[in-house]
Amino acid sequence: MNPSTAFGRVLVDELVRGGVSDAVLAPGSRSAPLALALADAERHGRLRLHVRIDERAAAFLALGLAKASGRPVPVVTTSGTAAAHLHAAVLEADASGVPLLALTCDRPPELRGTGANQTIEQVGLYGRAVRWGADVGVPENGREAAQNRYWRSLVARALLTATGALSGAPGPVHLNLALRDPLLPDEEPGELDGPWAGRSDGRPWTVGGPPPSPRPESHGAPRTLVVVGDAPPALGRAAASLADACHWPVVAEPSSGAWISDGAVRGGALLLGAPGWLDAQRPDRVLVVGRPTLSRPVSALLADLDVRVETVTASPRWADAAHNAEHVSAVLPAVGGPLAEGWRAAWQAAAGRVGTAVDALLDGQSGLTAGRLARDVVAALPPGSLLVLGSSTPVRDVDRLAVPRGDLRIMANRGVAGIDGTISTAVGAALVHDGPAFALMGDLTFLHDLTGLLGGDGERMPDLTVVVPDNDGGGIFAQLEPGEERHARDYRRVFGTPHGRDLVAVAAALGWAAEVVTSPGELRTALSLGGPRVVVVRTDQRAEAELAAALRAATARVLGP
Ligand SMILES: Cc1ncc(C[n+]2csc(CCOP(=O)(O)OP(=O)(O)O)c2C)c(N)n1
Ligand SMILES: [Mg+2]
Repeated sequence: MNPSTAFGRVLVDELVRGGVSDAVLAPGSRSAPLALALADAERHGRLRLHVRIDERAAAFLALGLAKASGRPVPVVTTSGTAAAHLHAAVLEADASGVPLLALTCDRPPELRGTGANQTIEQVGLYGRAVRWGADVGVPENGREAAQNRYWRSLVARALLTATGALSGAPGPVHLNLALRDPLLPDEEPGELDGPWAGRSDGRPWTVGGPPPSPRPESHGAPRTLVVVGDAPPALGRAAASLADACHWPVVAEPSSGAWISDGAVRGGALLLGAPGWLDAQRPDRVLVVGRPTLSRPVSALLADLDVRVETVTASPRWADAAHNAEHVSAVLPAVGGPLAEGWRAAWQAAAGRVGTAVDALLDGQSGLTAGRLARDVVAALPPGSLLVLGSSTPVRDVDRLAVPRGDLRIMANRGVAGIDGTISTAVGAALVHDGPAFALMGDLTFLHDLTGLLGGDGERMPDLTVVVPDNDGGGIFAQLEPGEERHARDYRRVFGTPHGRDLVAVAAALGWAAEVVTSPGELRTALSLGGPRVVVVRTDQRAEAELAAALRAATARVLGP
């Protein structure tokens, strides 16, 4: 199947699975893959197709069908002014909360803005009148399975958004569908199987709404793992209570609010990164709360098609970057169902073994490394402290190395994970926090927001201690692909980005008490002095990359057969 044909067929198949019973089409050539897929679906009795010459009439017909049935109804157009004719019906669907799906076919990006025939700016055409709009990537050869997940997840999301399953506010959705020649099929349509298969039993890719209560299963309880990413604090805490009531293990990012759980395991990302162990302890179900953003092993688990992934986010957010969620919801499931006895204990025992190995590695290094710093800062803070974590390695080191504590307030700007504005965020949070405040951020993150150290004339600066592991640049890249030997020639210049500045002098020039510490003992003392203060620890990018590799090896060793 050529890519455009596959795209049209998968889209229509998933629309039907998601509850679409009527579709409206206005003719054109760019929309040929969808038009033919719709005609085929009609031939097989899977939906009713309505064809209208005028897109405006087509759109209002779809509006009427959707309004009277309560079901989402797609209207498909070709590119150009055809798409503009849907606007009036989209406005009406917005104001009256009707699940109308505007599917506008488009030229691929290389033809836009070039004078190509029948081409207008279609992305964002309906402005704020739609609940959600996406400019869908062009179908390509060679990425069949990944595109299948993307397209099916996309359609499921469009339907759930249009029907207000997460938000409670139904309304129109716009998918702009770029298509490249050839637009017509090379062969008769066959089954959508192999890389093009949908979920088994004709189910939709993703179902939405309140989660089903867990029900007893004949083979025992599903082994459920709770993964809590960055989340509003109340949601993270509620996830922790649910996990504790159900005896589920918890892999919680530091800023999740779920470190209070009894089941919060230390070094969850390390455990999930140990393939042999995970094969034996693979969960049947992962309940994902909030947005996990920190580790590749967690992302890999969420992309595993053999694991049932259910997400819970703050409405109306969508959090399924792996295009794998089977259920999405804005509320947590109710407590219930049988307990998978021994399941949480197995995770805790493994985490205990990994923790011992981690401590041996960290304590075996002389001086204060970045990894040790992350672990020790978390351990040293007085109860009730605020801790703000900068993006890049510091937040990841805390995630994989620190012992979770439920008595700290931990914050991180994980929304978009920038290294910008972190000092200012910490100062703002510290000003309203009742108790001592600390921040841990890399040297580039620190330099990025130096003016955040300056207060207004006569203003009090808060009790904030900013701890900076200074590895003279962006050390995270040494732990990722750019750090590989084959990129060594340009590493320092374009990734490592050394600045060579003395951060103590820089902080002092801006009026902050500042010092370098070199030992765990000096660190403890510095943390007890109170702020405003900057504490600098000199670290080394290469050593950090080597430690990260050593941690993975040690984890595999202690969890191995
Ligand atoms: C505003 C912004 N610009 C660029 C990036 C890309 N980026 C991610 S990590 C990083 C390096 C950060 O260096 P540092 O704060 O010293 O932490 P380290 O990697 O050394 O732990 C950069 C530039 C980003 N996340 N945000
Ligand atoms: Mg750095």
